[in-house]
Amino acid sequence: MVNQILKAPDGPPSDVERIKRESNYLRGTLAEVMQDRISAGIPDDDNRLMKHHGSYLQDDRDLRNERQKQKLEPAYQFMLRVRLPGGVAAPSQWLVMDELADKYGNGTLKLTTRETFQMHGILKWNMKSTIQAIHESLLDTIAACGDVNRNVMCTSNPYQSEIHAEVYEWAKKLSDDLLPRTRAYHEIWLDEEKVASTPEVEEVEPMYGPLYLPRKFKIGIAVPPENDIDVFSQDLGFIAIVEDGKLVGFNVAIGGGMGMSHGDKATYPQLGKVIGFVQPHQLYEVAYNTITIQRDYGNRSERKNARFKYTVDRLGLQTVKEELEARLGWKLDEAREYHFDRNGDRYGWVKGIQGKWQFTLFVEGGRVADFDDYKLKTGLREIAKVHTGDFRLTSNQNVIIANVSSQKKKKINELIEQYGLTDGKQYSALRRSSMACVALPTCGLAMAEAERYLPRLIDKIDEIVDANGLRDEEITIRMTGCPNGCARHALGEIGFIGKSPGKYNMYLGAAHDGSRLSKMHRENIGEDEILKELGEILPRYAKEREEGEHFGDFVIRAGIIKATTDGTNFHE
Ligand code: SRM
Ligand code: SF4
Repeated sequence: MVNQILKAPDGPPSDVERIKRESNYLRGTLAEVMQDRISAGIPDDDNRLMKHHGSYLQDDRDLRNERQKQKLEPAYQFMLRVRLPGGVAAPSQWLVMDELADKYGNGTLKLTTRETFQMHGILKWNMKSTIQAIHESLLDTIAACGDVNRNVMCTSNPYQSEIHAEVYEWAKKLSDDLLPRTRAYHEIWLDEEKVASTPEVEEVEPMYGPLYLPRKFKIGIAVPPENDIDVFSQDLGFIAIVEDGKLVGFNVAIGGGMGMSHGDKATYPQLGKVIGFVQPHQLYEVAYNTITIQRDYGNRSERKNARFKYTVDRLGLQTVKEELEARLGWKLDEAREYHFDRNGDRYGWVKGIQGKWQFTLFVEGGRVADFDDYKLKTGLREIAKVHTGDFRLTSNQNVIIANVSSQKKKKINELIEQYGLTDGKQYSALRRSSMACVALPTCGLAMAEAERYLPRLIDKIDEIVDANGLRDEEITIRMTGCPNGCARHALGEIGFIGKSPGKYNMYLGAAHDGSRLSKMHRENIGEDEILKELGEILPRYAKEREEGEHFGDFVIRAGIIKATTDGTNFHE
């Protein structure tokens, strides 16, 4: 049902729309080009489709210049992202990912900001075997990237209460039910037989249609008081409402997103806005109809303005709400009260329901690897071999060893100690509250380092932190290698966006609970100036803060950031 009054923007469809239209439901010529042995890469059109299968063609940027000099093609390799609703993986699945990273990847796993695994460095000829092994472990990579609904996140510690377990089931259901229906993935990677007849569009993709969405679409569910998933950064966020110990429903927030482009005022991070309350059984219907609004009215001409946040801003929040209610055939209830404390993780051992334990491990930059003096990957592998609960990948790039029985806790703790695995308590709370996107060398869009640099920058910031007695102060700090915002920089109390090698825009003033965006403080500065700025602001915070005042609030009260607090004014 398309509203005759509302309109999608005019303008010729972007090239990606053509690629999708001509792709026969995401098949393109992927099956053939993956078999071609002449190049380790694939053509651009197929790479656009590849995303819908959970993968990107990349090249190792550390080797780019050297290979160019030698007149070699770039060091092509694939990144592969798993669909892992709510970030939950069985120990057997952890072991498969661990093994595949060594066998076909670069020997490491990246735990992403959307609670899943990424592998890097897979060669074209190994892609099919890798995807098949992932499939055999009962995981998949369908819709992990691309113009579809992505991995559905939820607050990570489901065993703290019955509510978390219930919410995880909803996240899983949304992720499964909103999957594309095309059999392209099964045919290309899993050798499923092609069906001879050409079915009707309604049969192939009843929700998405042949063009899928104008852009990626993200859903996350938060369980207050934790806002670990940054619910206001989601295209569609749900906030669990618990009354008398029971999950009664969810507040609905629409139109959040983090990405922007340097110097382009038509692009900006945006907070999702709460439009009402729905009961649990209405969740899927709300998600479905919100997605179809974006399908019908999103911008298919200009991809930079194609996210749902721009559709909401263009049509107006009230109009989108009314359109949603018209499609649902019923009205949303008034939003209910809720309160968030933080958007970070809680580390260490915590006892949950049914006497089960969980241990949240600090994984700096989300990179699971064996470092010279820290055998993190091996330690987690040994734990996975004996663990009978599960692993929970968090939206802060950490991992929870979850659902540990009291009997197993001793053994797991021994392994934690044997491998020196850390809950991060020996580090500053600032480091524990850090996130960095992948950036160089694999990300083709990176303008500066992030994951490889932030730990070294924090070594230096820690000197200021320690000198001012701020070691236990949880200040969220986030760095991205470009303005796309993969580490949700705009919701870090201190944020950095890469501009060029060694240069960053510095942002301050986001709320500790993820409810207010940050604002630019300094443009295009290097390490010396970053440290000079923080060398002035952090001591002021130590001396002048009010009791319990978070850093993000302080910089606004102290006039360091002149921002209104409605969270709408984030601009370069
Ligand atoms: Fe992201 C593109 C990595 C979470 C906004 N993101 C990319 C690509 C695929 C680069 C590309 O298009 O060529 C990066 C791959 C790098 C690599 O080498 O692995 C990439 N994004 C990541 C991850 C791995 C960062 C991390 O270190 O954890 C995260 C994977 C999430 C997942 O498991 O699905 C990741 N990306 C995010 C988030 C955070 C979130 O979703 O909570 C955002 C901001 C939220 C949002 O979407 O608004 C985000 N990524 C983007 C954008 C900007 C989209 C936009 O609105 O303009 C791009 C660029 C694009 O899509 O064109 C992008
Ligand atoms: Fe790459 Fe930019 Fe995302 Fe970082 S923020 S992973 S540099 S796209």
